Amino acid sequence: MRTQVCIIGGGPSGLLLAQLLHNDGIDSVVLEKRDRAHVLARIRAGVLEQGSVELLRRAGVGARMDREGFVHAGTFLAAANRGFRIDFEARVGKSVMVYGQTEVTQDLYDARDAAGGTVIDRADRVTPWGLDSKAPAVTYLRDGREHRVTCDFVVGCDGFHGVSRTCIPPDVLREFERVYPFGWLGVLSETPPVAEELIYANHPRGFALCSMRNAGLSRYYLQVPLSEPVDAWSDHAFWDELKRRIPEDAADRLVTGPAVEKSIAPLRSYVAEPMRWGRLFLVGDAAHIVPPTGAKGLNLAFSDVHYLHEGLAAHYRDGSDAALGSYSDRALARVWKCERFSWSMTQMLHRFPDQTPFDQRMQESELAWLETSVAAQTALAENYVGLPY
Ligand code: FAS
Ligand code: PHB
Repeated sequence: MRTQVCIIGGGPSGLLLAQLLHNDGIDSVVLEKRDRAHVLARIRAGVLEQGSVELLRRAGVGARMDREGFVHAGTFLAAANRGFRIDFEARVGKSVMVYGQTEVTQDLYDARDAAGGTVIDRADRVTPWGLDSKAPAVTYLRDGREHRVTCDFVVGCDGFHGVSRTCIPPDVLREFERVYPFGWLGVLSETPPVAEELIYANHPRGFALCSMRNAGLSRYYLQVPLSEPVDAWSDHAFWDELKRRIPEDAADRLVTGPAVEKSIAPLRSYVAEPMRWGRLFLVGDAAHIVPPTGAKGLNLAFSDVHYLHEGLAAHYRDGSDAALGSYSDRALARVWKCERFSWSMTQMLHRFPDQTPFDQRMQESELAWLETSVAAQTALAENYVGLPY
């Protein structure tokens, strides 16, 4: 099979890149390891930055998001049983969209199908070849047969555990990592959200987050030790602990119900440099991971897609490779700023095992400063709604 761009990974970044390339008349093939049902069953991100919203609209896949998504003009932060709101519109004139990654991925799959795009699922042992040549290729197994895709470029949209990053020679790859000593226990429940907007809560017992997917579907998270298996948490235990960590008025309003999904996600900060090697480009989680405290993971994947789409479009339209040449530096400049924001939100809101009472007071005083300082709120809002591309 011959294509112009071979994309490894049929998650949101791979599908969005394929859609944007298609709109510019550039042919691609997406190779996805799992089946579509598995990809769509993963419950992940919930908040889209303004830049992501505009990119999805530009790609022609924003209609359902605009119909069913929730525009949030602010968010609540809470500590010591007190909550306060940060007004994004008042501080930076922008908002965010609450629309689940599952729905974004579904919309992207629908658009690829409608355009007759080639998205091959259950592609096993995907293996890139000749990345340092002018004629790279990718082989994969499916239904017991080996297949070969020849192409001009290979894009690794295959997430943190994918194959593409491993193709960069060890003497070229530079890795930066911080692993956090806790995880997020997430619950999806068919209950009305506890508040109109999100609540990020600092508590001496640990972090809690109240989010949502729609008026009848809520998403909640608790910071938990990584040593605890998800089965150790009954629904009742989860709701009891959540009520302890969020402000009393919210706890009194909370509508509980059976968890329709319950999982624990580890937290890490990670960046791989460079995000390009020869004809291989890394995008999204294949190149970087952020703790979800800043709601940046999916949004960073989309800004990578934006930069790479610009580079590939210029290559095929004008024969110019300048934007491809600057892709890695340009993407990493935004990645590191978002890594810092996600790390700082995690430091401010979570309880660390070696934390002292002084440390807890430092966190509470940072939140108290945020509550009363326009400058502090503007800085947080600027990062949360999304730094410019
Ligand atoms: P993805 O991991 O989404 O997609 C990669 C795709 O590549 C997958 O479909 C995978 O099956 C496929 N693949 C892997 N190896 C392959 C191979 N060898 N060959 C072919 N295909 C292969 N972000 C937020 O902003 N907010 C959140 O609340 C949030 N929660 C998260 C919870 C969890 C448990 C996880 C893991 C991540 C979470 N994230 C969150 C981050 C998440 O949303 C990612 O940033 C987002 O999925 C990135 O998209 P992709 O880069 O497309 O990678
Ligand atoms: C979610 O709704 O899943 C969500 C929202 C905001 C975050 C993390 C997760 O920071």
